[in-house]
Amino acid sequence: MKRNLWRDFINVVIIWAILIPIAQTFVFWSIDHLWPAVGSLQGEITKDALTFIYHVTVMVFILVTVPFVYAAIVHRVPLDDKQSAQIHTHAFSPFTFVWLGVSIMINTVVFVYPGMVGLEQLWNISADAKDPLVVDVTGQQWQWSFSYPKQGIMNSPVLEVPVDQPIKFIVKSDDVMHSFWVPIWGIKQALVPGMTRSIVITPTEEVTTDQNPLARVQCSWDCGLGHAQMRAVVKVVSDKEFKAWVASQSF
Ligand SMILES: [Cu+2]
Repeated sequence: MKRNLWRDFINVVIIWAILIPIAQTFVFWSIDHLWPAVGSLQGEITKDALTFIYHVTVMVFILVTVPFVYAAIVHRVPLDDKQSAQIHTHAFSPFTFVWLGVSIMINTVVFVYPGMVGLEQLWNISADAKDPLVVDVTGQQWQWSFSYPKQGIMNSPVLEVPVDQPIKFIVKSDDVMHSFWVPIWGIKQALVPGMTRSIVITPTEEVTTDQNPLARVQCSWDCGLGHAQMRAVVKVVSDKEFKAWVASQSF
């Protein structure tokens, strides 16, 4: 019995060695061709994290499914076998320990990177942002409004911001939970009723909702009937255009 299991184990390792590089090639291809563009500094960090987790997840998927499928095919009970299948309760210890070791290693690695490393990168950008542009974001069922206290702009339905500058969004909800999300920026912040929370985002690409629908504010917390329509137009413009817009807004 033991000898058979070793043979099976070697077969499984061979199938892993064939499938994992093929799958990882697909992962690289799909990140290059299928993933949306990222338009913020913070989004680059979340994209790096997702890229890493994507690679690990696909690898784990293959590590888990290959032994299952292999066992189901190679050790299936013939249809005409009137005896019930034997139940093997022997632990195959080398395999078990390798499995446990790999699991612990993957979890530890992901906890450190991208977990702790990514969070620290995000916090450092926020901490380094001296004197950011402040935008007050208010969400209510089911619309957004944006105020720029320093610029004297109140309740704009459009979110217009300058490119390549850190922007501090101070988010508040007037009713239930919402979530401030501009998909192209790759990061979001939940609005909790009764709490004032903030997020620093540095857009890196001049883009408008007309040019790319991912450049829009979209509520991403299921907040009731109008949730899907809870959107707002976004315009990321040059510093010059932003100043002209501010001048046109404040009379
Ligand atoms: Cu919502």
